[in-house]
Amino acid sequence: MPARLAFLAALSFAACVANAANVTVAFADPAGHALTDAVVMLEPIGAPLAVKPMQGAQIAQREQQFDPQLMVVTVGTPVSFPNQDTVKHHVYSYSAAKTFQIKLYAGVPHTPIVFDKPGIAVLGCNIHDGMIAWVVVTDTPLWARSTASGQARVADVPPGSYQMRVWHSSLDDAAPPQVLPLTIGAADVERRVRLGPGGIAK
Ligand SMILES: [Cu+2]
Repeated sequence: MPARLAFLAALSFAACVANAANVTVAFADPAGHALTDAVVMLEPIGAPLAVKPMQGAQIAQREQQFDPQLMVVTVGTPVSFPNQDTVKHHVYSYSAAKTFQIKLYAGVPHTPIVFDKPGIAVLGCNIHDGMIAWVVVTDTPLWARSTASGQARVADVPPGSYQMRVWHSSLDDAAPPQVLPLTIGAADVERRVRLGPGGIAK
């Protein structure tokens, strides 16, 4: 490519990135309290973005709990389930996003579980009823998870029309992410979303 064209291409790429907006979602429960560990996923309508599987994802079992209890992974990510307790666990999910079980085991199971469909997998243990974890499987790289302040921020979102999917574990069991429309222009965007057992609160 001639130098001048290369310069123009670089310039238009820079302009493109500069036009991208930051999207901040302030999550709250129906009473208005900040909601930690809510997840927002932005899917461009009609123009799916490629995602890469993540490496090294694992959910341990420690002191008869899953650790972490919430994990967000991209589609195709293998997750291993090392048991760090001295008791055996029997990890399972009956969710449509991923149905599997790792029968009664100690130590590290040989084969990780590949989360190959978008959606929410609710995990339990056949032996210990109190154990619960959630795997959110996203098919877009544009996602974020809310911090203790309730805020989740997705940086550098290109302009366009999106479906904004929002989810929190306080939604009814096995509820899919709730969907809201979102249009991105050049300016940063802020949204407030109240989530509870019944879905999105008005
Ligand atoms: Cu268990």
